[in-house]
Amino acid sequence: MTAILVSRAVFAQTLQRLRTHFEVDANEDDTIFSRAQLIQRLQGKAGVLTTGSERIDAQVLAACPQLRVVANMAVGYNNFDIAACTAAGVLATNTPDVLTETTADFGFALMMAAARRITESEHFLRRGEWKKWCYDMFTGSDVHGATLGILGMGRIGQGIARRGALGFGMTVIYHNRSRVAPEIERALNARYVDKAELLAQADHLVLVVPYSAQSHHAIGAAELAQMKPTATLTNVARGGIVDDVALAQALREGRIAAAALDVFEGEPTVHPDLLTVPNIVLTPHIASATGATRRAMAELAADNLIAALTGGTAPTPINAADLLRRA
Ligand code: 8YV
Repeated sequence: MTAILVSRAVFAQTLQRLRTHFEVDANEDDTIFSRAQLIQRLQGKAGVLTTGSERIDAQVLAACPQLRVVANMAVGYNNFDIAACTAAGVLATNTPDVLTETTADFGFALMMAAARRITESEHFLRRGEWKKWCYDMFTGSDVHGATLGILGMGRIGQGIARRGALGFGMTVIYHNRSRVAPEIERALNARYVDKAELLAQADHLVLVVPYSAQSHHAIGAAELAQMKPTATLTNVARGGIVDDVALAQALREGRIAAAALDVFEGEPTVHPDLLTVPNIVLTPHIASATGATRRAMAELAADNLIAALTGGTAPTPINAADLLRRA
């Protein structure tokens, strides 16, 4: 029987289903494997179900010559070196679409929490500091009717834009590697702008761009300086897109009003500067975390492994076309 590794804990039903097709080595203790442990557990395995915490690169692939499929339970796949996968003849897959609306909900919620100072005021209340009402207590900025800026207009970016335009009467501007189709722009009432205009005009800037060498620190001190002092910044994409130290300093100095982060450079470690800034909402990478969506992600990752290793076609491949070209 073909052997696979499930590198982190997942739903029992997903494991059960995988066990009807494969000999499954499951990491039920949910240990975070070191690179050496991962390589060791991958010996003799044709497939692996990964999450964002396992890095699959040329070194791992060279040490695991039997590996044929790497199935990420995430839409983002910056933990995979795709060129190395293709060079090794390994199919990489991800889990797009099933998490789009859930993640867009969360991005919008974080943006609203930053704009209306929800967690900051809750901390104040829990500390027992609420002694009287005051006319300017925790005044924030409006979301309805404001200008929503989106950096990265993929599926999740469009979901957030739709919520803003159709639900909250926001003016939507966006910047992306390429413009989206005119009919999508019309439906979202979204206007393409360059990055400088996005930074200068957005009342609420939301980052939904994939992580790459090009997007590393796309928002640093220089970019924060171009934003309105009343603006908020929300990141539901990947840690490393924002320079966390520069953000903490900008928040402390009131160069922007507030921020909300679900992702951090070096997570689960969070830069200590962020932890002591009051005007920031911090969540532990949970934008896709609803029960239904996490189940759908696990099932889609399993679908990909089952199809690819039993002679079928993986539903959501990343490098299938590159592999074909290489063949
Ligand atoms: C995952 C994510 O939960 O899909 C993504 O890209 O960031 C999250 O939905 C996380 O990456 C764990 O795999």
